[in-house]
Amino acid sequence: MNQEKIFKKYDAVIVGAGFAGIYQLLRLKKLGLSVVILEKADQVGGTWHWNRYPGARCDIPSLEYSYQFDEDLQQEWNWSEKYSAQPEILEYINHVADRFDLRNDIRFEEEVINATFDENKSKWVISSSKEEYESKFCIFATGCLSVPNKPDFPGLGDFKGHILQTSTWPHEEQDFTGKKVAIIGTGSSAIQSIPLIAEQAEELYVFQRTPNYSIPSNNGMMDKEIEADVKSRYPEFRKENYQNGFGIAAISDESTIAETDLEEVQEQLEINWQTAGLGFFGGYADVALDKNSNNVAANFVRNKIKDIVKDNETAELLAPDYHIGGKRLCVDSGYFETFNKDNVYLIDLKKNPIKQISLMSLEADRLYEIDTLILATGFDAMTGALTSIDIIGRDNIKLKDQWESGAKSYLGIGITNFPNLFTITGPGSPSVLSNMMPSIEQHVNWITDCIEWMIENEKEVIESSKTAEEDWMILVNEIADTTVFTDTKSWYNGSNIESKAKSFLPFIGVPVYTEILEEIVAEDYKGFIFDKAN
Ligand code: N01
Repeated sequence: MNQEKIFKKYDAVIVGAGFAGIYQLLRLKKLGLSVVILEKADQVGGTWHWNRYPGARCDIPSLEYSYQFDEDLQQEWNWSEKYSAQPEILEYINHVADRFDLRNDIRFEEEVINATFDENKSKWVISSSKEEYESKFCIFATGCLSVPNKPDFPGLGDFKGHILQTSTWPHEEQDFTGKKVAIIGTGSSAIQSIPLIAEQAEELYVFQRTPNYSIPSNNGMMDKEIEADVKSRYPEFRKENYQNGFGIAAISDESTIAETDLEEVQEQLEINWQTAGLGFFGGYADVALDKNSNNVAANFVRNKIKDIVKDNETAELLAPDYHIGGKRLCVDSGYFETFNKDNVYLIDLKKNPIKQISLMSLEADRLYEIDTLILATGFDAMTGALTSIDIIGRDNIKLKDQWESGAKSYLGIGITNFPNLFTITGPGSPSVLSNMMPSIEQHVNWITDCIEWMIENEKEVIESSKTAEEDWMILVNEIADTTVFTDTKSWYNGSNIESKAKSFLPFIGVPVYTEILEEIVAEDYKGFIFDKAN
């Protein structure tokens, strides 16, 4: 008997219940659409659910790393620290889910496996680990840093000790007391966790392939005066996010190193080092643009590392030799100081790559007997969450194949051949080179307004044109080429994963991007093609 498949039918299916997904759910519900979120985890939170390693914390000031869509919400919520720790951020997103009654529209522990555009019906058919769905719109709120990178180190599978990965850290507290611990990787996750692990471990071996620039967070309890000031002018404060190149109000500065007296520059860099965190990079407008100016700021940090770290050889190894900001800048609490501890060792993987991992050991320059191995090896960034799902568009085209030689998207929102599919903070948008919270809200607002416009104007299908998409990616790269971001190997350009296409994906410049988004709306969604449903 020819049995019809039973689908759960919605106007929109959203994938992912992080900050992006739950705000998108709220907006589309308010528009009167039937909506559901499919979420792999057993709770909301996205990246803040998975990344629970010791020291996990946001390096954007709490007052800026929060939703702005509801004035009461932003007035009521009080952050306890200048930079919020992961548990508090998770508490906040849970609070938002409850306050806006969103949980009933989220299906937890349902991983999306496949999403196929049915051209006959102009509908998406989405298969999760549990159900099949049919939906007009499919919105990916899957995050930029959500698929862990687990390199295939020789013998990794043979290791019989305890293996941890920062991006999938267990819920239970991990006690490293008396343990010999190895950590591979020295990006943000390692830089945040190493000082805390070193406090407990008997020995901590840090395996570094590339050193990173890191600025002290000087975190502390929330300054009540600053909080009161910001709360008294929150809408105006939030607007500043969109006026800053990186979407962070706290780091606006127009002056340049090139045009400032060098002594004055050194004094200002010292102030920025002590107070600005990530703002150290944006503290002078030309650090991202001018190689010489960048070198002044980079040298300042290199010298700081050499001042802090007592052992000269270790200090040399920890001092990066590429442009500051070329890899995502880190913000730490006592990272470099940790290398002055007697139980902490730095091993240079560039000189001595990992040869073999065995039952209870790791071999590089020598054999290290270890109990615990921590992978802080990052993510298949920006595209991994999309290419790891079987997304099939028009003419049976797989997104994974379409992006084989590099991801392309129009505005980081729409993809040619994938009608009625939207990505929130997708490749080609400021996303990871901006404050994610205002960028997420910007995209959710834009997508919701677009869907509302389609309803009002009786448009059924939207798809970005191939020309618009190609021109957009040319612009993304032209802008990137005027900066210092493109000549460093980083996850911004796929270089952290050997098999991945190398292309620079974030759009640099929040104000320009914001202007373009507005222009496109004013011109009836220029660059998108609208069609009737079949
Ligand atoms: O990952 P990473 P992360 N052999 O990719 C090394 C955000 N975040 O999880 O540089 C040996 O930065 C790799 O070496 P290399 C933030 O945007 C935010 O730390 O490729 N080593 C690198 O050292 C951040 O940038 C916060 O040579 C290998 C490390 O592993 C992003 O997430 C906190 C290797 C990976 O570093 C990613 O950070 C934490 C191999 N085969 C994270 N493969 C906040 O504060 C990789 N490595 C908000």
